[in-house]
Amino acid sequence: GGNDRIDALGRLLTRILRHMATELRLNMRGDGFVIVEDLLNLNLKTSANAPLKSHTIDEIREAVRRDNKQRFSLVEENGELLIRANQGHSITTVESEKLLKPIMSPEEAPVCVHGTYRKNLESILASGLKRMNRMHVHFSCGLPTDGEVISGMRRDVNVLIFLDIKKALEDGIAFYISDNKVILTEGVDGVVPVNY
Ligand code: HQG
Repeated sequence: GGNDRIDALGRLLTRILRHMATELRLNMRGDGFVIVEDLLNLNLKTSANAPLKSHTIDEIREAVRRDNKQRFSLVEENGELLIRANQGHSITTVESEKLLKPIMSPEEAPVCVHGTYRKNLESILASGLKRMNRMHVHFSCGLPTDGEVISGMRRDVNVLIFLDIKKALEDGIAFYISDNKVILTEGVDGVVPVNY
């Protein structure tokens, strides 16, 4: 149905805007924005087997609106519609300072929690939280309420790691918050050390 088509479009937008823009030679600004028309001209199909070219700007708007974690931002500039992913990038054309807002004080993030899985815990406690393939380690600014999702962690996590962001900020580690309220850091060379 129509929702399946839109959800499949949303998933493809996520992959392109976070991970594939560079290899697709899609023009992306330092703040992560690309021109929607450029995106719709890519020769790709969604998992609903719909070519991107078959989608309209209204369907892009619908995919952005329906997204349960507010993964995207849309802006209009000089008569052009631009879209970006708010966080989650692996491509390095995006710059933290342009994509995100710096967290200046711990009061801006009274709760800072990373969701993960038991199978990862031993390794995390040995070597810290690593950003893995992404630009940043991801944290949520709270816990999901009943039946809801929260941006910054997956729905099926079974381990919660609470960060002492006050101590980390004092030690000079930079933290940022995205438009959809995910807390992000590059840590120290991609790692948030265990002592935090
Ligand atoms: C784990 C989803 C072993 C880490 C979510 C995680 C988030 C380690 C995985 C966003 C480790 C990386 C990001 C270590 C970290 N040893 N495992 N030393 N350090 N890990 O996908 O945080 O739905 O890159 O705990 O909601 O899971 O895509 O990060 O399990 O917002 O919008 O390595 O992705 O959002 O996995 O998820 P990821 P993540 P979306």
